[in-house]
Amino acid sequence: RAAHNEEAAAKAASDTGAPTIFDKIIAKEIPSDIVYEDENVLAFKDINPQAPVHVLVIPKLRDGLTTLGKAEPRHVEVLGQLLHASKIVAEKEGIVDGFRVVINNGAEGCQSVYHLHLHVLGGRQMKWPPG
Ligand code: D5M
Repeated sequence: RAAHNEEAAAKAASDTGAPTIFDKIIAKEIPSDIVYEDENVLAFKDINPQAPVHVLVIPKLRDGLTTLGKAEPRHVEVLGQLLHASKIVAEKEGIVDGFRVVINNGAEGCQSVYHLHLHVLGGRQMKWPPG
């Protein structure tokens, strides 16, 4: 189904499998504000924060995970590592009263960077449902 909503159109990205800006962040070729890092996962502040705390958690090895929709059984371990790292990020950032973890998937999900990433959002009251 074609993405025809304004949000998706404004972001104008698609899943081509091309390298993304996150490769440069992982390689530290461009700066980022790193919150947490281990062998498998990197977490850094979102450049366009939607909440007082807004951190992206990504796998260092994309391994085909342009989107969550491309997940295969071989990815189960790293998917768990990403969720666990999200909890560590929330703790480190002190968002003790609650937080939200979001994955935007594909055009209608408003995904703009095709390297799987979890958004960790907090520091304000979240609304439900999200837009
Ligand atoms: O989220 C992609 C997110 O990536 C979006 O919230 C902006 C963020 N972004 C893009 N470039 C950078 C850099 N260079 N540093 C930090 N954050 C960045 P999506 O779910 O794909 O819309």
